Amino acid sequence: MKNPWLKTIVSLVTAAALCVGMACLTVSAQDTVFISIEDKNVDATAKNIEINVSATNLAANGGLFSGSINFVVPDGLVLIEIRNASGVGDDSWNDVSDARAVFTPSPTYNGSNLTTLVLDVAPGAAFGDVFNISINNADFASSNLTPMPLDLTDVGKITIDDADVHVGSVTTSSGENTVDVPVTIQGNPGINTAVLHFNIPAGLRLLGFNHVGGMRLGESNVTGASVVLSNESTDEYYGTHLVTLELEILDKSLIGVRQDISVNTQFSSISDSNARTLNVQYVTGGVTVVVIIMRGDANRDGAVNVADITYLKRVLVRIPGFPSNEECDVNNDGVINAADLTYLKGHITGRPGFPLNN
Ligand SMILES: [Ca+2]
Ligand SMILES: [Ca+2]
Repeated sequence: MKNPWLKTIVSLVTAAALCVGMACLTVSAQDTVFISIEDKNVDATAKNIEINVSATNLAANGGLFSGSINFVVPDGLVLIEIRNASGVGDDSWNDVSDARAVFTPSPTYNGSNLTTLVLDVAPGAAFGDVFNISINNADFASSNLTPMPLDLTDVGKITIDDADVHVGSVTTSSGENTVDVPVTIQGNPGINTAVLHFNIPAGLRLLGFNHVGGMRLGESNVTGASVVLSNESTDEYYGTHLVTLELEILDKSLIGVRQDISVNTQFSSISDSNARTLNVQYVTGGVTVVVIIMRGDANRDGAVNVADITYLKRVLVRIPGFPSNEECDVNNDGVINAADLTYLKGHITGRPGFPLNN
């Protein structure tokens, strides 16, 4: 047997026979590989949507040595990246413009994750739109270059149906008595009516709902924390700001702890101009009161002026009824003494070198 290639082929055939005799699946198995594409629900402004593509039965076919998948990406989606899973090839072989993933692993790959398609929703997508991602060609081979039987019938569906309503997370100073909390919608596919019920915590009291452009304030119940919003002029509202809650801070002792304001989903709904109820996720926000020290505001009236000099003098000579406080440490050195009075005078008279809260 002088031909080395013939010798190799004979060896391979012998090995294959042994392998079959030992119930090895490397040569004999021809299990169909199902390639599946993930489905996702997204909103109309979604960017960087990651769709996973996976496979079954690669191990039973001896592992993936090389291959490719050509995807069909519809006009409503923009393919911006193809990112292969670890072990199935260098991303530089992928071709985004042709929507082709290329797998060049070494050694063979036995997992199920293949690649991730990264997509944007194109402008103009609307609630209810469904975009199908399919496969028009694929070719998988194992290490002996045997083609694998493939099932390419799975279709990935990107459905435009989610919007998020966010109650703002607002931080306010302990010196404030009221606070405005905006309620916004992200990924708005176009809405016509919104009915919103809020859960207001005990430390806050709802004073009212404020009008914002785009949505008209309809029937509201301040005590029950509910409001109906309807579209102002055109068929549907595509903006992001729904309404603002004006709240009184009743309990300022909850320093640093967010008082959660959530939407009562049982009684809330958002619909489009065809009276279809949108799938909406509600995100809880709230109000966090923080202590803000305004150094020099010794009498804590919100302003720094000559009245604070008077107050600080009385603190320094310990006149009853004029307690010291953090604001009296005007130069922020940790002690309250005559140097603070000098510093405060320097600041109020506008001399350079006496900034507050340094
Ligand atoms: Ca003051
Ligand atoms: Ca000081």
